[in-house]
Amino acid sequence: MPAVVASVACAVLGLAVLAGCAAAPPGPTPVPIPGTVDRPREVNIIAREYTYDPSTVDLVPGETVLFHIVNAGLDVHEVVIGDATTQDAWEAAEAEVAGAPPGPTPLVSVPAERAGLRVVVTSGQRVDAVWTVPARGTPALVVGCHIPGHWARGMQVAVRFAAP
Ligand SMILES: [Cu+2]
Repeated sequence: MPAVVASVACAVLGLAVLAGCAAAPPGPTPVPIPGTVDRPREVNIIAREYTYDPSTVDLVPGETVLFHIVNAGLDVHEVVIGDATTQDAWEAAEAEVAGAPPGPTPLVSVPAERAGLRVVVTSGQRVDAVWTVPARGTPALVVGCHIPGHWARGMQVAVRFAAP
Protein backbone atom coordinates (compact mmCIF):
# COMPACT_ATOMS: atom_id res chain seq x y z
CA MET A 1 0.00 0.00 0.00
CA PRO A 2 2.71 2.61 0.72
CA ALA A 3 3.89 2.17 -2.89
CA VAL A 4 0.41 3.06 -4.19
CA VAL A 5 0.27 6.13 -1.95
CA ALA A 6 3.69 7.20 -3.21
CA SER A 7 2.60 6.74 -6.83
CA VAL A 8 -0.52 8.82 -6.33
CA ALA A 9 1.50 11.50 -4.56
CA CYS A 10 3.98 11.61 -7.44
CA ALA A 11 1.17 11.85 -9.98
CA VAL A 12 -0.48 14.73 -8.09
CA LEU A 13 2.87 16.48 -7.70
CA GLY A 14 3.59 16.01 -11.40
CA LEU A 15 0.27 17.57 -12.36
CA ALA A 16 0.92 20.47 -10.02
CA VAL A 17 4.32 21.06 -11.61
CA LEU A 18 2.83 20.88 -15.11
CA ALA A 19 0.08 23.29 -14.12
CA GLY A 20 2.68 25.67 -12.72
CA CYS A 21 4.66 25.54 -15.93
CA ALA A 22 1.60 26.21 -18.06
CA ALA A 23 0.47 29.16 -15.92
CA ALA A 24 3.71 31.17 -15.97
CA PRO A 25 5.82 31.42 -19.11
CA PRO A 26 9.56 31.41 -18.51
CA GLY A 27 11.14 34.81 -17.94
CA PRO A 28 13.86 36.31 -20.12
CA THR A 29 17.33 34.79 -19.99
CA PRO A 30 19.39 36.80 -17.54
CA VAL A 31 22.16 38.94 -19.01
CA PRO A 32 25.51 37.32 -18.26
CA ILE A 33 27.96 39.04 -15.96
CA PRO A 34 30.89 39.90 -18.29
CA GLY A 35 34.11 38.02 -17.73
CA THR A 36 37.39 39.85 -17.15
CA VAL A 37 41.02 38.98 -17.83
CA ASP A 38 41.44 38.08 -14.16
CA ARG A 39 38.10 36.28 -13.95
CA PRO A 40 37.01 34.97 -17.35
CA ARG A 41 33.39 33.91 -17.65
CA GLU A 42 33.06 30.19 -18.30
CA VAL A 43 31.12 29.25 -21.44
CA ASN A 44 30.44 25.68 -22.53
CA ILE A 45 30.14 24.71 -26.19
CA ILE A 46 29.29 21.11 -27.05
CA ALA A 47 30.02 19.99 -30.61
CA ARG A 48 28.43 16.93 -32.23
CA GLU A 49 27.27 15.82 -35.68
CA TYR A 50 26.49 18.49 -37.08
CA THR A 51 25.50 21.11 -34.59
CA TYR A 52 26.41 22.81 -31.34
CA ASP A 53 24.88 23.25 -27.94
CA PRO A 54 23.86 25.92 -27.16
CA SER A 55 22.11 26.79 -30.40
CA THR A 56 22.99 30.47 -29.83
CA VAL A 57 26.15 31.51 -27.99
CA ASP A 58 25.62 34.58 -25.81
CA LEU A 59 28.72 36.75 -25.43
CA VAL A 60 29.24 40.24 -24.04
CA PRO A 61 31.31 42.56 -26.29
CA GLY A 62 34.82 43.02 -24.91
CA GLU A 63 34.56 40.40 -22.18
CA THR A 64 37.07 37.62 -21.62
CA VAL A 65 35.66 34.11 -21.63
CA LEU A 66 37.03 30.69 -20.80
CA PHE A 67 35.52 28.29 -23.30
CA HIS A 68 35.09 24.65 -22.37
CA ILE A 69 34.73 23.02 -25.78
CA VAL A 70 33.63 19.39 -25.72
CA ASN A 71 33.27 17.03 -28.67
CA ALA A 72 30.32 14.81 -27.84
CA GLY A 73 30.24 13.36 -31.36
CA LEU A 74 32.21 10.66 -33.15
CA ASP A 75 33.81 12.81 -35.86
CA VAL A 76 36.54 15.40 -35.39
CA HIS A 77 34.97 18.84 -35.02
CA GLU A 78 36.15 22.36 -34.46
CA VAL A 79 34.93 25.65 -33.12
CA VAL A 80 35.81 28.59 -35.33
CA ILE A 81 34.54 31.90 -33.96
CA GLY A 82 34.67 34.89 -36.24
CA ASP A 83 32.78 36.91 -38.79
CA ALA A 84 31.90 35.82 -42.34
CA THR A 85 35.42 36.66 -43.58
CA THR A 86 36.93 34.35 -40.96
CA GLN A 87 34.45 31.57 -41.72
CA ASP A 88 35.10 31.83 -45.48
CA ALA A 89 38.88 31.76 -44.93
CA TRP A 90 38.76 28.54 -42.90
CA GLU A 91 36.25 26.93 -45.25
CA ALA A 92 38.60 27.54 -48.20
CA ALA A 93 41.75 26.50 -46.32
CA GLU A 94 40.27 23.23 -45.09
CA ALA A 95 38.63 22.39 -48.42
CA GLU A 96 42.14 22.26 -49.91
CA VAL A 97 43.01 19.27 -47.72
CA ALA A 98 39.69 17.42 -48.08
CA GLY A 99 40.28 13.77 -48.89
CA ALA A 100 43.90 13.86 -47.69
CA PRO A 101 45.35 10.36 -47.20
CA PRO A 102 45.09 8.76 -43.73
CA GLY A 103 47.66 9.92 -41.23
CA PRO A 104 48.28 13.02 -39.18
CA THR A 105 45.74 15.71 -39.85
CA PRO A 106 47.16 18.10 -42.48
CA LEU A 107 48.08 21.47 -41.04
CA VAL A 108 45.97 24.32 -42.32
CA SER A 109 46.20 28.00 -41.60
CA VAL A 110 44.78 31.34 -42.63
CA PRO A 111 46.25 34.84 -42.30
CA ALA A 112 46.27 36.01 -38.67
CA GLU A 113 43.96 38.96 -39.29
CA ARG A 114 41.27 36.56 -40.51
CA ALA A 115 41.91 33.68 -38.12
CA GLY A 116 39.44 34.47 -35.31
CA LEU A 117 39.46 31.71 -32.70
CA ARG A 118 39.86 28.10 -33.88
CA VAL A 119 39.87 25.05 -31.61
CA VAL A 120 39.91 21.51 -32.99
CA VAL A 121 38.47 18.76 -30.76
CA THR A 122 38.58 15.03 -31.35
CA SER A 123 35.78 12.68 -30.29
CA GLY A 124 35.37 12.73 -26.51
CA GLN A 125 37.96 15.45 -26.04
CA ARG A 126 37.56 18.70 -24.09
CA VAL A 127 39.72 21.71 -24.89
CA ASP A 128 39.68 24.91 -22.84
CA ALA A 129 40.51 28.23 -24.46
CA VAL A 130 40.59 31.79 -23.13
CA TRP A 131 39.40 34.38 -25.63
CA THR A 132 38.60 38.08 -25.55
CA VAL A 133 35.39 38.86 -27.40
CA PRO A 134 35.73 41.71 -29.94
CA ALA A 135 34.18 45.04 -29.03
CA ARG A 136 30.71 45.96 -30.17
CA GLY A 137 30.60 47.23 -33.73
CA THR A 138 32.37 44.26 -35.25
CA PRO A 139 30.49 42.31 -37.93
CA ALA A 140 28.20 39.53 -36.72
CA LEU A 141 30.08 36.57 -35.27
CA VAL A 142 29.35 32.94 -35.99
CA VAL A 143 30.50 29.67 -34.43
CA GLY A 144 31.23 27.17 -37.19
CA CYS A 145 32.99 23.95 -38.14
CA HIS A 146 34.96 23.66 -41.38
CA ILE A 147 36.04 20.06 -41.23
CA PRO A 148 35.23 19.32 -44.90
CA GLY A 149 31.48 18.94 -45.39
CA HIS A 150 30.43 19.97 -41.90
CA TRP A 151 29.60 23.62 -42.63
CA ALA A 152 27.45 22.52 -45.58
CA ARG A 153 25.60 20.16 -43.25
CA GLY A 154 24.63 23.16 -41.14
CA MET A 155 27.29 23.02 -38.44
CA GLN A 156 27.07 26.69 -37.50
CA VAL A 157 25.32 28.75 -34.84
CA ALA A 158 25.06 32.46 -34.25
CA VAL A 159 26.76 34.53 -31.57
CA ARG A 160 24.33 36.89 -29.87
CA PHE A 161 25.83 39.97 -28.27
CA ALA A 162 24.32 40.56 -24.86
CA ALA A 163 24.38 44.00 -23.29
CA PRO A 164 26.36 44.02 -20.05
CU1 LIG B 1 32.32 19.41 -37.42
